Amino acid sequence: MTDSYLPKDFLWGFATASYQIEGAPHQDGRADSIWDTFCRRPGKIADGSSGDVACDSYNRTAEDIELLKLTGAKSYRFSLSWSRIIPIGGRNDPINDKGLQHYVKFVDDLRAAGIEPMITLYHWDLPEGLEQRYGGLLNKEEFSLDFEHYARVCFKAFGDKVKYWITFNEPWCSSVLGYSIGQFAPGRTSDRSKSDVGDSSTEPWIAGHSLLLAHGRAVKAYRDDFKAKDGGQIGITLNGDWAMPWDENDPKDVEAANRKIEFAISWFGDPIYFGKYPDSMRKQLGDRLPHITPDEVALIQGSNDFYGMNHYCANYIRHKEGEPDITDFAGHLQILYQNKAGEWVGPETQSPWLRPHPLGFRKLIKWLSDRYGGPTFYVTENGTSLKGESQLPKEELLNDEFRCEYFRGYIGALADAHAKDGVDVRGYSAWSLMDNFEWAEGYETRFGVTYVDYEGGQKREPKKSAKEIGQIFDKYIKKD
Ligand code: GBH
Repeated sequence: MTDSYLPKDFLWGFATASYQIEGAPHQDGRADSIWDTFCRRPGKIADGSSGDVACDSYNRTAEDIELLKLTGAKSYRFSLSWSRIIPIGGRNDPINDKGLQHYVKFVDDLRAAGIEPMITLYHWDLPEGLEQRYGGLLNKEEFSLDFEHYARVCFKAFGDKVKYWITFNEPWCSSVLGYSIGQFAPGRTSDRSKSDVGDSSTEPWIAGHSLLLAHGRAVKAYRDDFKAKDGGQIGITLNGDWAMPWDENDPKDVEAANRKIEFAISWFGDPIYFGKYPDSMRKQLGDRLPHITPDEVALIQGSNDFYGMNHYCANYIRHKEGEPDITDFAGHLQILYQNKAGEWVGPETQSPWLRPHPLGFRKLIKWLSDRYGGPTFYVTENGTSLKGESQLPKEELLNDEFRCEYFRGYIGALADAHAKDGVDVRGYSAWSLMDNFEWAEGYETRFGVTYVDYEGGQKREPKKSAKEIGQIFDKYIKKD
C-alpha cells in the first residue's frame, strides 16, 4: 500500500477527439473541417490516410459507452465537431440541428450510464468554411466572435447536462504545428518545401492570440448567461512536457529548461492567470508577439475555472548560443532525450517525441500550481503508444503491459503531487479510450486502451490496460 492518495470524488475516465474517432464526414449535414481538406493534400499524413472512417464512432456511440462501462470510468472527455453543428461555421450561418441533436442524445446516454460528460468545444477541426472566408485563426475578431457564437449554441443545447466545458485543446499545437511547422492543418509555414503559404515568424503568435481571445469571449458568455443556472465550470486545456537541464550544473541550461516551459505553456497560461505574455517571450519575439489590449486583458485574465492539463513526457533541454532564428518557437534551445551523462529520459515508444518519465508529471504539476496560485487541475490527457507497434502482432498489442506500467507510474506520480505537494487535482482522463487517427502519423500509432481493427470493420477489443487502469485508481482514490 502507498501513503499517497487521490481525493474521494476523483473523476477519472478517458478522452477522445471528434476528428480522431468519428468518421462519417458528411453524414447528417456535416461539412468539411480543415482536417478533412488537409488530409487530402499529398504527403501530409504518414500513411496517406484520413479520418473519413476512423473508429466510426459517429455510428457506434452505444458501443463506445459499453467500453466505458467495462472499464468502470466515471467520466468521458470528448470533443464536438463544430462543422456538424454549424457546417459553414459562422455566427450568421445556419445551425444543423441533426448534428447538434446527435451530441445531445450522446450526452443523455452517457449520463444514463452514470458517466460524467466533459466536452471539448474545439480539438483542432475548424470548419473549412471559416478558413476560406477569413483565414480562420489569423483573423482574431471574426474567429473569436464566431467561436463565441458556436459556444453559446452548445451551452444552450446542453444546459445543465454538462458540468465541465473545455474551450480549446492545446492551443500550442494549433498555433505552432498549424502555422510554424505546418505539420497540422491548415499546414501554413515559411518552409517552402512544405507549403506555398505562411510566415512562421508571425503567424503562430497571431493564431495563439486569437485562440486566447476566443477562449476569453466564450468563458465570459458562459459566466454571464449560463453558469448560474447550469452550474458548470469552464477552462482551457494546455499541453506541455516537463523540461530538465541537459547539464544541471550549467545555469544557461537551467534557464533554458525553464524558458522551454514558458514558451510551451506560459504562452497561454500567463495571459489567462496574469493578463500578460511571459517576459522571456517578449524579449525574444519583440513586437512579433501581439500586445494584449486592455479590453482583451479584461476578457482573458481570470478566465479559467480550472486548469486542463495534457501531459505525456519529459525532455532534456540544452541552451543554444548566438541569436535565435526568426522562425524559432521553442525559446532558442535544443530538445534532447539524453542528458550530459548519457542517461535516457525514458524508454522509447512509437512516438518519437514521447519518452515516459513519471516523476516529471509530479514536478510539472507542482511547477504550474506554484506559478498560477494553486488552481484546481483536471488532467485532460495522459497516455502512451508502444514501441514498434506497427510491426507487433495483435496479441501483443492487446497485452499492453508497457502501457499499464506507464499508467502505474504516472497515476502514482499524480497521487504524490496531490498528497505530498498539496496540488489540487480532481480528475484525470487517459488518452485514449481507443486507438484512433493519430493526426499526421495516421493509424500506425495507437494510444488506445481498446484495440480497433481498422481492417475488420472497426471492431473494438479491450486491451489489458482497459481493465487495469480502474484497479490503479482503486488503489489511490480515498474511500471515505
Ligand atoms: C495530444 O497532443 C492530442 O491532444 C491528441 O489529439 C493526440 O492524439 C495525443 O496527444 C497523442 O499524440 O516534436 O516539437 O513537434 C499531444 C501533445 C505536443 C505531442 C506536440 C507532440 C510534438 C512536439 N503533442 N508534440 S514537436
